[in-house]
This record gives sequence, structure tokens and C-alpha cells, in this order.
Amino acid sequence: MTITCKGLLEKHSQAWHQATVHPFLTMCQSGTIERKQFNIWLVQDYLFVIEFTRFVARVLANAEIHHFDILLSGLNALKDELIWFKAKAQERQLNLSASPQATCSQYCKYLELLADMPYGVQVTALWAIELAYNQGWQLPGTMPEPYAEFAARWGNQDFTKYVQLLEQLADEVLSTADETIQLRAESAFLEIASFEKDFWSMAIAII
Ligand code: MP5
Repeated sequence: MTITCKGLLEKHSQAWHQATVHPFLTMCQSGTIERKQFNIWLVQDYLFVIEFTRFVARVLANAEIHHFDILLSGLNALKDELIWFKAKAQERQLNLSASPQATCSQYCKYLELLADMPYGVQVTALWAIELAYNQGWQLPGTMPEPYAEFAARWGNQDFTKYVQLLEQLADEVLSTADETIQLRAESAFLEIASFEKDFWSMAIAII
């Protein structure tokens, strides 16, 4: 039987719920998150996005030509996002040369591991990573300032459309992938769900 992105979400709904519905996000929504906790997430996420950009470039290098447009639009958005992160850090007077925390560096190392995996696994992983933020920032509903801007970045309709297009790419490749690749894509999905949960937890563990 062929797996699909929707099938993965249904089969592993609990793992996915933990990745996308987290106290970090509910605390942003209720305005109870400490500034220090939010700032830790911001700096660590910037460090993650640098490695994620490298990962997307590797996925593009393996992609079928008719997938280029969508992947290139993702890379283009990452260019703006890295600039935006720097602006947000400057507003908050944060040092972006901080070291990655263990959770961040383990997630980044996993992105490097994905570099050696087949394209079907990579594109499924890319979809899952983007969906985690799309749903995570959307699900709590309206966020108060200063978090509304962050929720809008990953929760907006254009980003939702981009994630839907990634789902189509992943489903297309998975539909003809052999069983080994499908199983590896499923493992990658579960790894990512777990890393996403841990990433939120990392930021609020400090206080
Ligand atoms: C994303 C992110 C989404 N920024 N951080 C984590 C830990 N997971 C997913 O990636 P992007 O490039 O910000 O859309």
C-alpha cells in the first residue's frame, strides 16, 4: 500500500499533535511566555533556519525538474526569512552568534543525515518541517502582539498554499516509490515530529 502525507498525519496523529500543539505556542497566545523564553526560541530558530536553508538546497539538487519552481520559491522565501530573523534579533538586542543548544544541533545534524537519503524521503521531510510551523502557528488562533507577526509569518495563506504544494510533490514521488523508501519517509516523518516537539520544549525549559 502506498503511503501519502495525509495517511502519515492520520496514522501518527498523536505524535503530530505533540509537534504542533505545545505549551510554548499556547503561552504566546495567552501572553504568558517570558521574554527570555521567546528570545531563546528566536535565536535557536535562526540557527536552525541557516541549516534548513542548506537542506532545501540539497533537496533542490536532487529534485525532478518539474519540482524546481516550488522548491526555488521556498529558497527565495528563505532569503527574506533570514533577513527578517536578523531584524527581529536586532530589535530585541539578541546575539545571533550564540551556540546552538543540544536539541537544535541534533535537529540540524539530522538535516545533514537527510542529505544522503533518497529524494522521496527528503521531500516528505521538507513538507513535514514546513507543515509543523504552518499548523503550529495557526492552530492557537489570534495571537497578541508581539507574537502576531510571528504567527502571520508561518500561518498566512500563501505559506499554507506552499505547504500544500510540497504535499503534492511528496505524494507524487511516494506514489511510485518502493516500500523501503516509503518506510524511510515514514521514519523521517516521525523523527521530525519528535524534533519539533523538543524544539518548542527547549525554549521554555530554561525558566
Ligand atoms: C521551521 C522552523 C519552518 N523555522 N523551525 C523549526 C524548528 N521547524 C520548522 O521552517 P521555515 O524555513 O522557517 O519555514
